Amino acid sequence: MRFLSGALALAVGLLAPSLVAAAPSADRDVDLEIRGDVEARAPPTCHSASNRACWTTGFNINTDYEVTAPPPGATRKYTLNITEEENWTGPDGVVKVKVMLVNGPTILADWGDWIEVTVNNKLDTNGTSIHWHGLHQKGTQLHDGANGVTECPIPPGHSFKYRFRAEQYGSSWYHSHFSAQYGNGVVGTIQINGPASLPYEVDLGVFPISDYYYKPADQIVIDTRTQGPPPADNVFFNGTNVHPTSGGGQYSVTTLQPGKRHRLRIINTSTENHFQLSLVGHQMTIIAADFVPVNAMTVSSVFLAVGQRFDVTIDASQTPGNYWFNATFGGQNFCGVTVANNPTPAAIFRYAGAPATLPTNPGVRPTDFQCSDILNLSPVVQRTVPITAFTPRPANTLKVTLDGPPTSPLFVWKINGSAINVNWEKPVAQYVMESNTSYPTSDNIVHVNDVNAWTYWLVENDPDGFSLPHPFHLHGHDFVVLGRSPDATPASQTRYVFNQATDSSRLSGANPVRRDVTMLPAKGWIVIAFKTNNPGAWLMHCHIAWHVSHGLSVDFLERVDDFRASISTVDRNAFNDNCNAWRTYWPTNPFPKLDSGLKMRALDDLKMLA
Ligand SMILES: *[C@@H]1O[C@H](CO)[C@@H](O)[C@H](O)[C@H]1NC(C)=O
Ligand SMILES: *[C@@H]1O[C@H](CO)[C@@H](O)[C@H](O)[C@H]1NC(C)=O
Ligand SMILES: *[C@@H]1O[C@H](CO)[C@@H](O)[C@H](O)[C@H]1NC(C)=O
Ligand SMILES: *[C@@H]1O[C@H](CO)[C@@H](O)[C@H](O)[C@H]1NC(C)=O
Ligand SMILES: *[C@@H]1O[C@H](CO)[C@@H](O)[C@H](O)[C@H]1NC(C)=O
Ligand SMILES: *[C@@H]1O[C@H](CO)[C@@H](O)[C@H](O)[C@H]1NC(C)=O
Ligand SMILES: *[C@@H]1O[C@H](CO)[C@@H](O)[C@H](O)[C@H]1NC(C)=O
Ligand SMILES: *[C@@H]1O[C@H](CO)[C@@H](O)[C@H](O)[C@H]1NC(C)=O
Ligand SMILES: [Cu+2]
Repeated sequence: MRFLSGALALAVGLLAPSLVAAAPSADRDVDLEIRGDVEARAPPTCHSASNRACWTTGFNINTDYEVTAPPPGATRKYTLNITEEENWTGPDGVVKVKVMLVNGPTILADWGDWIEVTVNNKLDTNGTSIHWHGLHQKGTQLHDGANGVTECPIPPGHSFKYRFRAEQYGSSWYHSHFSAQYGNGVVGTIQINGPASLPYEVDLGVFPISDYYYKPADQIVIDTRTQGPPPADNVFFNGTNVHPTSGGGQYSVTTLQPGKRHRLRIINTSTENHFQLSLVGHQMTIIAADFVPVNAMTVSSVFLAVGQRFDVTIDASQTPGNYWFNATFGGQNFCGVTVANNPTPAAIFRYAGAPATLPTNPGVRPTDFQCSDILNLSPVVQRTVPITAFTPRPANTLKVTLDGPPTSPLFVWKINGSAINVNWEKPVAQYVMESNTSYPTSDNIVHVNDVNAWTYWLVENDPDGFSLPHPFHLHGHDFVVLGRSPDATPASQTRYVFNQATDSSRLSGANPVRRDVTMLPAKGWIVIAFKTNNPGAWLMHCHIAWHVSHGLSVDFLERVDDFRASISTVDRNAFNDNCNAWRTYWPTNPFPKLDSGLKMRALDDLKMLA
């Protein structure tokens, strides 16, 4: 009940994790001795600028990381303090009424390490839970940070220790999963070092890109119940940008070493907006999509949906100087919105030694803006998926629909006819541990019981109502994207309904792209599959903050008996302690009207998340 679902609202942090990166170092509370600098550890035996494919004896780019990982080195320990501030001056000089921040260090680890993060909730009234986006959490399901599913929210004044292993490697981010809280700034980045599919000389590290709103996310969640999303106020690259009219703030500047090849870890931490990214005068070579290394593919621009990551290499082979790194929007293409006052958000890439001036070449706007991600990437560690095993049936079809005016007073996103509304006081994991199968309908549970088998899902956008593209994110797995409806601009609202006879030819099981976020086209479909090798309760939701806030999620309950059996006593006790604290706290929450007032009652009737 209540806006529990808000929890789901996972809204992707509006505030760029970069804000976090921009925090003064004195604010960071990191166990330096253990964290160290990744480079400070004993270097792996064979990993070098000219041979990035090798990692250490027996482990390289071809190793199946879903099966094995190098033995853990030091446990990487971090403390995240989550705080709330009023009248906070942002990087572009604009004062925000309300922000929620994390003293956000980038979480650094080497492939195979254990990561231990103590989260201290120092917020005034909100609970919190932190999700480690893309990490599979094998055997550590209760550390996934999805409140209402794998834990109760951490109440104010309390702490929770997350502990999980870096069985995958690459670039990612963490964010609050409590309502749209990440939109208030509770986001940070993750870098797990491991092998790569292309040699490079310089690792530039993480490069978060995010839309940025001056209004509190909690207010936008309320606004978007009855109206479309507002334009973003700015776009931040690595935590900063200029304010286009006031002149406040500073461009993000990334330094390139002339003649060298660089690795850049692009991470989309937006709440709403998708962009096409390009670096004037340069190409980019994709070497990883989300946590999945791919064979190098060179492109002139990349499309990045909310929550997605692309690791790219950039050769600094042009005339030394300054170059714009542009984020191009779909404009009125229903692919994200627009940026108020800042139609051409950009960062600067500057060759070392070049003068500190603005770039002069405006470049050419990418023309291939489709609002869909690249499908023809080829993962290094291959999977072959038998597509003949897929037949669309009601039990594997997830239909996305939108209720709204005039038939419904509020916007509500549903999957298979139901909007998710998780219960913060009684998460799904509690039902599992108590062997209680009376799950509430509003938990939107989809049972998956086959063992180590490919399960196939047809996700369909409503072909008849108004339809938007949605970046679908799955917890606990990478999915393979077997195919999708033909490309069309979202604005065209071209209608595609999956037809097995004619559309089977659009599916391919021969090492398809594999990742944890993909775009569902407007009025179209995708067919995805994942292997049931990770018992747990895994959300699959739209990563647009406002959409998951308003219901757009299911919860795959995978192999419930194996899930129950694999929960350790330590994890069970930590779960119970935190839930007891939350259940004591919640009735004292100072926002009672939100859950007992008429409006909220109406929301409950609509099974809407707040
Ligand atoms: C985080 O909170 C802990 C516990 O309250 C405190 O000891 C520590 O100094 C804080 N760290 C930062 C960076 O504020
Ligand atoms: C924030 O600014 C508002 C309006 O100027 C003011 O009423 C309020 O007291 C300020 N809050 C804090 C914590 O300074
Ligand atoms: C979270 O805190 C914000 C800011 O104080 C508030 O607007 C919102 O109602 C709170 N949400 C809950 C569920 O307490
Ligand atoms: C991002 O900003 C941080 C802090 O300002 C800086 O150290 C880092 O080099 C920047 N990263 C990139 C890729 O520009
Ligand atoms: C991030 O994702 C959002 C939502 O999918 C999207 O609108 C935005 O363009 C993406 N940003 C980038 C830099 O790709
Ligand atoms: C890139 O951004 C700069 C600065 O806003 C702008 O002048 C230029 O036209 C943009 N170029 C493209 C291709 O969008
Ligand atoms: C969708 O709902 C129908 C009707 O209740 C049910 O038969 C089907 O199994 C559901 N699909 C999923 C994927 O849960
Ligand atoms: C099972 O869960 C339902 C719904 O929360 C609850 O009413 C019921 O008491 C639970 N059963 C047991 C045996 O705990
Ligand atoms: Cu969506």
